[in-house]
Amino acid sequence: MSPRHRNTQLGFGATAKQPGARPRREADARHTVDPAACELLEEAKARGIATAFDRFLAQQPQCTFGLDGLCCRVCIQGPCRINPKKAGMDRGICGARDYTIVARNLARAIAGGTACHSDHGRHIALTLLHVAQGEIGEENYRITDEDKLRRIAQRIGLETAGVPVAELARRVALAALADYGRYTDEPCTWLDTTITSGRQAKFRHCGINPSAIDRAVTEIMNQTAMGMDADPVNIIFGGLRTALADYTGMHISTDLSDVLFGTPTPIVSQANLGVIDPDYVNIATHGHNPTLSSLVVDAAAALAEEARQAGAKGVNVVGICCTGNELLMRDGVYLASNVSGQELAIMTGALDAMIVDVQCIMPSVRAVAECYHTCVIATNPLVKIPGTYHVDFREEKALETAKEMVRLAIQSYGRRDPDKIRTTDHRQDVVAGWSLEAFTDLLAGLDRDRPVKVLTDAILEGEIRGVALFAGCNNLKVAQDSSHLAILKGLLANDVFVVATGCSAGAAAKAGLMAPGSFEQFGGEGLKRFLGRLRDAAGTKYGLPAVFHFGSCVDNTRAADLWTAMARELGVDVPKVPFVASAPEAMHEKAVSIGSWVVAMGIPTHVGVMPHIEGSELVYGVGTQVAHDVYGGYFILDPNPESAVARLLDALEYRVWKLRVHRKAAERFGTTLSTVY
Ligand code: NFS
Ligand code: SF4
Repeated sequence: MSPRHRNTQLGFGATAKQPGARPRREADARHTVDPAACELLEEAKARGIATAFDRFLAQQPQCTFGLDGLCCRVCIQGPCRINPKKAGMDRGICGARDYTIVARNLARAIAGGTACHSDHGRHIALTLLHVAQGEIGEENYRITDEDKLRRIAQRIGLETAGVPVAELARRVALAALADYGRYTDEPCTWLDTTITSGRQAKFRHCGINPSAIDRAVTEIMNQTAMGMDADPVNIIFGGLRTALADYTGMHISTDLSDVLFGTPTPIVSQANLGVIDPDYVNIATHGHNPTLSSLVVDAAAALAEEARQAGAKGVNVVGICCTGNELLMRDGVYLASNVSGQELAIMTGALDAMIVDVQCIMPSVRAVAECYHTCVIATNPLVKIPGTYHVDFREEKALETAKEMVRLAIQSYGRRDPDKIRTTDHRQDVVAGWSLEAFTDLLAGLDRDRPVKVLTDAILEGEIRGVALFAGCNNLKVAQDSSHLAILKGLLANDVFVVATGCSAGAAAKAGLMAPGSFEQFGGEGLKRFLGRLRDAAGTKYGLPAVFHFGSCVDNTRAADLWTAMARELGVDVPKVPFVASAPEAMHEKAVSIGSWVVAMGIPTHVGVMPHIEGSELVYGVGTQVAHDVYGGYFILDPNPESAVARLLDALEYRVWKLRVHRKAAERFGTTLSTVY
């Protein structure tokens, strides 16, 4: 462990920046620890096809001004690359100091992530609105989970009794859309109605309640422009307001996707590139938004006969990234890979089409596809990739368009080059579909009235040590999946109950950590006892996994709902709940915005790749230390998986210890629970 990342006993408080220390990892020559990806990278080498793994190496060494967050390009007098330690170079042309530049860059990354998630949520809300108003035919979309719709309506304070379902859906959709454009100062509904009263008070007190998502993004772009805010703390507060807007948009996405496509329930499927089966017409759906991909699944089923006529056994839809997670958890669609494996799926030579919607789509998929028969189809007006097909996807003729794309895949199947087929056998069984509702049902097997108490009791009694959320991407600074898996296995062996989303869930799934019954293999004694009790009580048809798949990245809000439920059950605010988060291989701006709201919600949050904030001791200190005092959450920035495990366990232990002490004191003196964290 480098001195920079020394830990205090409390699990927080990284030491101040040591000049000259650079704990970043060297480029990991292993590239990936995924056995399927290894095989396909060999294939790439043999064929002379460049992948992101090669281009990452070609980029080395990366610019240290950029890595430190000290390069400012906010105005076109710049770029100003500053060095806080060098006289004359210690500020930008306008006089902006290290802390201003680093904080601005960070806040703008949060704005980028928020824009992605919230636009996704807006899209879903508009789809629901159009369904409710009868503008989209039943064959395309319908309200699948009326119960959830009613629960959401009640939560946000709408009258539900006697209101017909379509009208209720219309009102819920309009309430969601109001969170985008409210012009008064009340907080966003989806934020305010899903958090603890303690968090409500905290956000009000700090003045970081967003009143509207679009406004938060606009404001932070204004606040961080040339000649605007120079106070790093004020900029960070603005960044957190934006991050809470991100949370709002994500929660809207999750809630309304459940209404339209169904709330996930446990489902068994498979993961890794071996799910691409050369006997079938293979279509990968890649991106994030389930509105498109769920229709591709329907269209594939409808056109199976056409595929058979073309000589295939049928149509096999597989998923990549979060669209893959959405389809896996609702329809049991195979998950082919996470973000770093997208090019490799094409290199199997048996992928007939890749249909992409939004986000995390590397433009290079087109270049790789050029060496193969794969037809890449872009579908969103905001995502056009030169040289690919562009199909204009509209909700009102969604099924028709999806069929058109499946037919393109069937035609493409006929153009396969048998010499280039290089599929792999690596695939793992997965049990996915753990919405919070499904997980609560599982807990209810042991306590029907207070299911969440089953979890909190197991922690207080020491059977398990707490809960960890694994989230975030692959980042090629780390061998693909290596950090996810090392930290996951470390926590499981130490009896931490683990849920995962996004590409972290993909890593766990591909490595067999979500296989039915896998908790017996990876869990410590306490975790095995806990999950064994749950399995026996629920009498589930499937075995329980070691890591629970909580969905796509927007579904991190399902995990947030879990810690909120635990806080309510324990009678405390979130900063006292034994819950930690980790993004071992964070990459996207979306990961920056998620990490920021997770910290503001009160959760210790590990990030395994250094964010671009090392250029300012002040900003670094705010994220790793001051944040704890204000919000109870803080960043643990540590690229070393072993020390990350130790620090996450420390953080859990500290919370459990404090919870026990405060409970004992309250019992002894007959007082209410201390609110100190
Ligand atoms: Ni999340 Fe999901 Fe993956 Fe990262 Fe990209 S797919 S939205 S951003 S890379 S986890
Ligand atoms: Fe340079 Fe200031 Fe312009 Fe940034 S805003 S590029 S520091 S002059």
